[in-house]
Amino acid sequence: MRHIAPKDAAELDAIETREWLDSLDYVLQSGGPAKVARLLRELTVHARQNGVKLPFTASTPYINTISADEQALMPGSPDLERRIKSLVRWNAAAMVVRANKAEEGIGGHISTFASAATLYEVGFNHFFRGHENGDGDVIFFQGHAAPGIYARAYLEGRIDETHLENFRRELKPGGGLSSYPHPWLMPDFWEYPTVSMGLGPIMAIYQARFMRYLEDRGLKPVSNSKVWAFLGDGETDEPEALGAITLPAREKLDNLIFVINCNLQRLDGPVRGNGQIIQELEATFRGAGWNVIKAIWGREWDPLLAKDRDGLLVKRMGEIVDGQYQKYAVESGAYVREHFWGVDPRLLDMVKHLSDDQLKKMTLGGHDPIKVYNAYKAALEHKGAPTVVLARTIKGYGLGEAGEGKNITHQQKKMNEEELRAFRTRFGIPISDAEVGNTPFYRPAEDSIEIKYMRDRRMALGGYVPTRKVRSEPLASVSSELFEEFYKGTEGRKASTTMVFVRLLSKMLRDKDLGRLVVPIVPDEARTFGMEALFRAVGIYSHAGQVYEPVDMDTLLYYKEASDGQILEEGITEAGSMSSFIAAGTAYAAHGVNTIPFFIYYSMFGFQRIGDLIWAAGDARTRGFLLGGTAGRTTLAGEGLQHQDGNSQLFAMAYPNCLTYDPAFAYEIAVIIQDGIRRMYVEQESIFYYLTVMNEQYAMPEMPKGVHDGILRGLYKFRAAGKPDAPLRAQLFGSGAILPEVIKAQEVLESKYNVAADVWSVTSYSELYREGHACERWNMLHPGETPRVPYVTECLKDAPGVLIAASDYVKALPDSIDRWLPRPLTSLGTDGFGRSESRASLRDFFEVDYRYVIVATLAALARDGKVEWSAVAQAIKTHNINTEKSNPAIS
Ligand SMILES: Cc1ncc(C[n+]2csc(CCOP(=O)(O)OP(=O)(O)O)c2C)c(N)n1
Ligand SMILES: [Mg+2]
Repeated sequence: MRHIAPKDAAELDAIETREWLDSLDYVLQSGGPAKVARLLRELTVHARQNGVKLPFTASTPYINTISADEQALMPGSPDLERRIKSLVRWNAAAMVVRANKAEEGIGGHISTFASAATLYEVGFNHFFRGHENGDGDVIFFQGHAAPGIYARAYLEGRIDETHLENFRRELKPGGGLSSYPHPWLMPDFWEYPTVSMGLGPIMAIYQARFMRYLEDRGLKPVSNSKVWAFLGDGETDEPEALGAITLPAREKLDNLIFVINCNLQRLDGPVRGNGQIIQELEATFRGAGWNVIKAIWGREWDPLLAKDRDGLLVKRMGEIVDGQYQKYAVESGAYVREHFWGVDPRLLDMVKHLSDDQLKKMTLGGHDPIKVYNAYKAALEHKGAPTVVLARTIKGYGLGEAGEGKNITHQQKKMNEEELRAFRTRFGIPISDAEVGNTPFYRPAEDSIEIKYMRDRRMALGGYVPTRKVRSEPLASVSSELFEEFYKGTEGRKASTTMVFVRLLSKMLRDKDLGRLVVPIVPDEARTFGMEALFRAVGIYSHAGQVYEPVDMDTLLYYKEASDGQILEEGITEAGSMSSFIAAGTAYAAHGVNTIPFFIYYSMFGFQRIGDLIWAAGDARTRGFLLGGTAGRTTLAGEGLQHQDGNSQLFAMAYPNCLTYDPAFAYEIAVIIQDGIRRMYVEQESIFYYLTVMNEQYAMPEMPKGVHDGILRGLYKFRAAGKPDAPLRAQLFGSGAILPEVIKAQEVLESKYNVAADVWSVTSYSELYREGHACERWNMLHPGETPRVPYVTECLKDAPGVLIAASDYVKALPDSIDRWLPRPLTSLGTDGFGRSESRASLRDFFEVDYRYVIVATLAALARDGKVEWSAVAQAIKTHNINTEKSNPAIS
């Protein structure tokens, strides 16, 4: 062999590289990929040990994860599937175009589904499993892709033309279709709401984990069900979308598949114009421990990649940023040849056999069924970790001039006749030129091969999806035995409502019927609420069990993790806990199991922080109990401005199917929870509950006679005035931990000021407010009929004297019932930012303690001319109230 001296270092490098590559190729051919991987690992270790600094990289080259020669053949009929997909595309676009012709501004999206059609169709024809055989998949559809899902349901014969016609016109006779996935509006169709971006992905993660929980706890047979979450690449900027992705990797949730439609665009423009979203997401997910499958390039690229011996093409693919890729999508083949391939004559040479038109038509991975099929197949087969499929697509695919790849495409709702004609021709829809301008829906005959194929595929896969159906039997009854102890009170012993709740929860967990269905959920706050005894009693759920010896093993209440543990101790994530709550509270439909979630958290971090997830819970018809712990702006001592909650009762009022209570006493909690379980799990009502519980301890009284219904309706008389015939009279309203202050005020008013007051416990302003408005509405619409009287009016109609309310929440709460009272109400509440202070100081600062109730009562009596103003001044002095203190509402 003749040795030629290398000309320079570069040539030497090239030769050296070639030799290494040749050796590697030899190992690959003789030993296979696993052997190559092992060698590379060993080489890396060896290099590191010898001081070589290797840069960290979590991403792989910008090519498909599954190479052409690893691909499986696709079953079924690709031609038929393509035709079906075209029909779905057409009807999806037509419904949006028609909706916007009929009613300007009604909205809708064409381009999201246009880019995702293949991602869904491959799923529908080959993967998504219906629930009919008992173990279906749970699918989170990307909200803006809804038109495509409706279009398919139309072809399947599940919804009719009137429905399509009434897309986004839900109030039309005959019914319409909701703009996005909303189980509240379409309870037989959509399973989970997704359109608030980021919520679908996090709900999917906790859904997958909850499915394991049901299996591990023996509540559901072990199955192969998967959770699919379809999301946009822009959506991944939402903290919720990526914020919980370490959990499924840690818990080895191979039942979870994310499909991210990487069309490189969001609403306004490119997702990462100056970067590569696919590479970024790959690194993020790989770093978190996911199996990542990239489907970037369609089949036309395979032969070119096969020729790319020196990696020139792969290098070129990896150096183009997304903004530029988007440009190629809207440009001609000649432009692509010049700008993408033209940088190197060797690259140009690779495509010299292809015409400009052929270059233009080279598809991307997310538009090529074989690539998508193989990605899903690999996801399904992957064991021990969740999978994310990163599929590259073009936004508005097929829309051509009407918006394909353009920055305006997300908002495109209209197509002119020419654009419609082009779209029709491109997808081969049998609609004539004469008709196309009317955008008719198109459905082939019932006995056509397309319809038959679609249906056959769905039947083989366990029925239609999405389908929402209640799959559980109602509970027969709730035993009152569990709750009776709480009716008796604590016989003078002090307890907080939190302690009462925890005791009730422990009893429910031990109950032979309810026990196994209860799902306690805490975001790292069990000790805050005194729940640590439950760790040992029922265990903390962990699929892995407990593979370490806990430090407190020798104590009674040790930190016990177990694969059949019952508590979901989520760590510090209210969003994650809420997603668990949704999974557990909708299992009656999704899994046919009546699990009853109790999610207890710091009340300030509930409605205020994760209100949108709670809204989604309402939409999804979630059942269960939210418990806002350490509640009350002045009851939570010490913590201060960010912790003290005087808001959540008001926020909760706006959640239509959330019943909200601010209980003060043990028996109130028992009555509300007992009736809640009855309404949700026996009567099957689509409601859920929010209760605030506090950590102030006081004696729990026995339940007075005849107050059961009042507790549930929101108001009852707790204690009547001692001297009802006294000339000075008042009605005092209190709730939660402020009720004891009101009771104390009643005593002082009677003994020191000769004012006889009745005390009312307002368990729910929200219930009173809703019922008051319901009566008013009915009366307005039924003129001349006997008017309905709001419950609160009925209760107070003969009650004498002035009306004073004190609450640990903002004054808007008591104010909300003012109009239905016989006389104006004076409201004391806790508007403003909290302070770190003692309970007594806080109540002075916010002006809600018994002294202020007394002064407010006397002031109201003075306004009515019943007492002198000097009496008010005297009371202010007696009670040491600083009249010049700043207004807490704005300080
Ligand atoms: C929480 C939230 N913020 C904003 C929106 C409004 N919005 C709807 S779609 C969209 C862009 C979506 O982009 P991407 O996730 O990439 O989806 P694509 O349509 O490209 O598939 C935005 C901002 C929303 N639906 N939810
Ligand atoms: Mg996008």
